[in-house]
Amino acid sequence: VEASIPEPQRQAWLKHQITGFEDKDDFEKQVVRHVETTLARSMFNCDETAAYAATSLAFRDRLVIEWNRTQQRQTFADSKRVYYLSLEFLMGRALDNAMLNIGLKDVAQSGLSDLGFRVEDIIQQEHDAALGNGGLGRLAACFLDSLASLNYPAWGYGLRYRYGIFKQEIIDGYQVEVPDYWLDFNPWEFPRHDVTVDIQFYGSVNKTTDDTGKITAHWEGGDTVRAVAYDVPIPGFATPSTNNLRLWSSKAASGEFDFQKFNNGDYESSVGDQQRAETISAVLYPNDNLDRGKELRLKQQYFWVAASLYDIVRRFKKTKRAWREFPDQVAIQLNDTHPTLAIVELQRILIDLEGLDWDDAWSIVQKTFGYTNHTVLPEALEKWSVGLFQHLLPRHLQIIYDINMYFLQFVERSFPQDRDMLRRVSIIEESQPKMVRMAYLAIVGSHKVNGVAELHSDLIRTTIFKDFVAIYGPDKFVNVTNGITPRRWLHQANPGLSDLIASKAGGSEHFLKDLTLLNKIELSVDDPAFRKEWAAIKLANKTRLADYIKATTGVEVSPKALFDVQVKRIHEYKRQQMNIFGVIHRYLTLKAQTPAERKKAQPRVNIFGGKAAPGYWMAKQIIHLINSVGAVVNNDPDIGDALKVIFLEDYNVSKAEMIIPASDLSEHISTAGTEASGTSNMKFVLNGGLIIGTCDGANIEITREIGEENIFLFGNLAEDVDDLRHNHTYGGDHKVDASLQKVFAAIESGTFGSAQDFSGMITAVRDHGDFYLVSDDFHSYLETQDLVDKVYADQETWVTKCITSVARMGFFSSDRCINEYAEEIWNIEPLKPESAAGISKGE
Ligand code: GLG
Repeated sequence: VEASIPEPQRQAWLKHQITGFEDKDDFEKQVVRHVETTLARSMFNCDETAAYAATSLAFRDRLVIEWNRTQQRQTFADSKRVYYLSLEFLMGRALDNAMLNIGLKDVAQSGLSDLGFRVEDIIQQEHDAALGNGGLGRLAACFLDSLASLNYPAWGYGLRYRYGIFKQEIIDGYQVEVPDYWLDFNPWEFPRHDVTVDIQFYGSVNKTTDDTGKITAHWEGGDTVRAVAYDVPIPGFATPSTNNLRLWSSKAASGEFDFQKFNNGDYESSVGDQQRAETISAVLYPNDNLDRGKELRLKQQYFWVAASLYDIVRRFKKTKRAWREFPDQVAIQLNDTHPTLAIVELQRILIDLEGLDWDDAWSIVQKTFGYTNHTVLPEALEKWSVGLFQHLLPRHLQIIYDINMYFLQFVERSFPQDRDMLRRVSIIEESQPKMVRMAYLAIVGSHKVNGVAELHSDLIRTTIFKDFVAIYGPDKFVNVTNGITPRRWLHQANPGLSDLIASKAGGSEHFLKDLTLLNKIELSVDDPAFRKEWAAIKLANKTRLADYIKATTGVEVSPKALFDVQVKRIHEYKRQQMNIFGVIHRYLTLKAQTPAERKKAQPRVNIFGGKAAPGYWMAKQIIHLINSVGAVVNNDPDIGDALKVIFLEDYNVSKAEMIIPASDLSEHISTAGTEASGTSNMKFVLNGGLIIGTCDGANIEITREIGEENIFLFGNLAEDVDDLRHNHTYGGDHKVDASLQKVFAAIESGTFGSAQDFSGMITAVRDHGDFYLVSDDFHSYLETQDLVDKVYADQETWVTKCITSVARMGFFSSDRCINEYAEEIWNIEPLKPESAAGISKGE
């Protein structure tokens, strides 16, 4: 590769090695230069928006230099790369992250202060990159941070949605969705108008036979849409490695518009073609853990997968290696089933376009892919109708049929005569209409399938994918417990705590790269000075949130109260309804008390946040009830500071960074067996808050790590859920707990506004089988909340629990998680900058 660089360019590259700013003076010069030239504004009227833009551009310059070097290094080293395919990357803000990962935030801070700005205000100017719904999308973002920080040669591939997840407004207690147009000014992306791929849809398949009798399929006709690459640099922490996130944007393949139509006077329809093409990458589907089966969504999936694979294959072909070496050079991870078509597309490229035999091709495909499952909820498991496939991707449907045929033949050899097994595991579900089961296709086309926490991985092995374990053996199914990046979720979100920990754990560059060093702080658990600082940091974080609550909702809350937080997507399985029923119970209890008794109660602020999918009626009802309860409780003079109920509008990544460090207690209370992992549970504990939770997802491993004396667990176990549900329906005596009855009575008597508005939530529990076991767990939930009050009253004990828990959270770094993927699934090694330094200097 090196030899192919023309000599004059090589010389210029060596002679003019450009560098970014290094010190404050340099930084200021760069900012002023960007304001005056790039932004074409005068430094005399530089507002915070312009200061944000120029600061970002100054940091971007530095990033881009390292990014180019990293790409060169990877090309020269020619080692295996991993490609992370995800329909969602919930990145949040980039500037603060870039400053901290590069390690020059202090320089920016004093430079900006010289120019008359506060760095915190400048950071706040940035719009979140909100290209995801919840945990799955944020996990992808944490993984990118770890991949770069650990120097893995890795790319992310996704879609460049013009509209990210909608913005949530609360109007009269109801959620209202507002479009999130975030691309007005985005200094963090580079359009690559020269990196395009034309993607085909619809059309038909013709088969030809050559002299040797070999049949080749040709996918012809149909529509073409152009994919344009937009690249986003991903900085590693305390390493020059800077990886690439490539997002595809759609546009019409024929340029501006169809000139033929234009010349025929059909201007409108030529513009229409353009708009139809752009629609593909226009908007993120706002559903979390729900598959709606819309044609446009399948189009998004194929568009993104086909463009990404074209790119990956093009990069591989440059190395001139034999096809069988493809899996030694390329690992592709499927984030959920959304990119499963990549399996079919690679098989198509290999057999239709590259002329490989089916078996050779298929063996390459299986070695290349790994599939991560994120949920066992049936409504989230993707299925597409055969008819839709036939129409949109006719050649892919044929290949899926062939994959299925060979797979079923293979199954039949091990399970002769087991017709029911064949029916159960078939990639094609024999329903009306017939459906393609994407998870099954993903399993069959991958060499490893992983769940995201131990319980979840056990559940997929014993329930939804049980037959596949019997077919392939247990080794194909592995667990990789999720993790979070401590750079964003401690260092960036909670600088006070991060510094305090760093002072005991060998400095930030060390413990933020090896989170197990957190255990060093356990030695200081009894050190009064350390404890005092610890408590002061928590109080400062709570005060900051209290100020924000006052500014956004008008409600005054005391930072001394216990902050009890549940922030996540609103979903019945996550049971925000149980939380708010518990809050109502607390309110009724307080109301029944004398003023003297009330004075003794532990003051609480119950904070909620989260979006409901626009079409999820029950979730919207839950939001409405929370807001209605808040309106009553917060204005009840009997109650005062004893209880406040807050709904924070538009929960997103940047708000999480403020809310999480301010929590005393956070709620992770899903029905056992429904939350695959959860990742905010990890963030809350890492930031010195305790958890009330069920034995579900990663709560179980958090308990194992921090000790059961440091977590408030309650509720039924996953193994008992089926029987309990069965009892609700067929037991005939489904009894609702007496305290829950009182809560229902209060709602139904109109205490929180029109009872009718909330009848769905009540009947779901009382009359419709209580699928999420709210009534079964309610009693133990209330008892455990009482225990929380008691423990909190003893602040010394509480602080000890918090410090001990943080000390034991090292396991939950996404670095640990990524290293496990690298070793067990990808078979890939880091590429350290030092080892390749000679090459990048051109020596
Ligand atoms: C899923 C699950 C979460 C999980 C996350 C990341 O619901 O439990 O933590 O992925 O694996 N759809 C999701 O957010």
